[in-house]
Amino acid sequence: MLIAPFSEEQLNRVYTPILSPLAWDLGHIANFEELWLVQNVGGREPLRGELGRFYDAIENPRSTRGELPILKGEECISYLAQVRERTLDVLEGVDFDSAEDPLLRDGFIYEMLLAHEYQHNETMLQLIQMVESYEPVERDPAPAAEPTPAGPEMVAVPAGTVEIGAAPRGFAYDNERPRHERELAPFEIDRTPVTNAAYIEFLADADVEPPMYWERDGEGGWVRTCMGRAEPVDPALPVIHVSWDEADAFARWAGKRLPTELEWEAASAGADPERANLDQLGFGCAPAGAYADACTECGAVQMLGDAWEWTSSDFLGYPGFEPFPYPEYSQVFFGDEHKVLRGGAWATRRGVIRPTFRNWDLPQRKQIFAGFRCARDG
Ligand code: AVJ
Ligand code: FE
Repeated sequence: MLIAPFSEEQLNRVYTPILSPLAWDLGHIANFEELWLVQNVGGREPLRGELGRFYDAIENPRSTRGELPILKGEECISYLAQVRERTLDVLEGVDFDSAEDPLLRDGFIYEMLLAHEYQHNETMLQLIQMVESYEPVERDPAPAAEPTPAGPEMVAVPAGTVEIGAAPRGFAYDNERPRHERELAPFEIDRTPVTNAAYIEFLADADVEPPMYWERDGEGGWVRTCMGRAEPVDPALPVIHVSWDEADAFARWAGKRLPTELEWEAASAGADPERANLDQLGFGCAPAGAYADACTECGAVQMLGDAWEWTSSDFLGYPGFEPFPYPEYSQVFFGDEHKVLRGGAWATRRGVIRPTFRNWDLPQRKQIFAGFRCARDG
């Protein structure tokens, strides 16, 4: 559905070196499914022989993907269909309930492939935002109309021992495990994400770049141009498409700091993914303060959906981390280079997000659907 409006030329065009051509993402989704399910679980030979290596994300960095001899047009679409057909065939013969293999137990591999496809859908939307005159096939105006009852600027989370991470059973990525206890000092966290209005004040006061897609309107205001459509920046919406460096600078400017990912997870207890702007239908954020009827236990709103939230934390393995099922998903990215984001955005598929889900990116990147909220010691 997302790619229905595109021409063949657009599917293969390189819009930016930091994102793949859409056709690469499509083939990669199918190839990943073929590799893990058709070849690994089903024991079958690959459909296209050696072609698979061009869809390997580690071997082929994003900036090189425009030059690869990948499948084009009908060939690409039929590869997707053929892989899906074989996948369903292999799945028929798998007994997930009595499986001993951790790859199959609780349907792990099935969930992983779904999550992988969903995550690439979001990556493709990052690029779609840059495509002039893109018109979504379907759009849901409901999030924009959500009421925003007033509330305090910050809410308090008491000191205590919190359980961080995903429970041992059920689908989660390796980086969400093992679940473990942490001691947290008391802190306060913004009740809502930081708004465009607040960010505009910061821009007027500090020497920083505006969010991605923003330009001056010539009269001291700001316009935002996404998918070729220019609109005045709405002060009531959460700010989105800012880098970690900028979010961190804003927090210090405001006399606050970014929350750690542990603080973020503790503050998200009680969040409801069903009352959140997710799933790529709103094509934009709900106003800051929306979904207040579904606030978390500490009173924070919109922790899930709308905009990913930068945290102050480096992307590291939890104590006792074990790579599963492959180190290239998380482990190769551990270190102080990447910062953790939490909560998902309007562009995140609902099936991906849970309070323990950890996303990551480089601190200078702005193409992801990222905003933030601030915290301070309590
Ligand atoms: C979790 C979004 C950082 O896109 O690099 C997709 C997800 N991993 N295929 C990424 C992912 C392998 C990953 N992020
Ligand atoms: Fe991938």
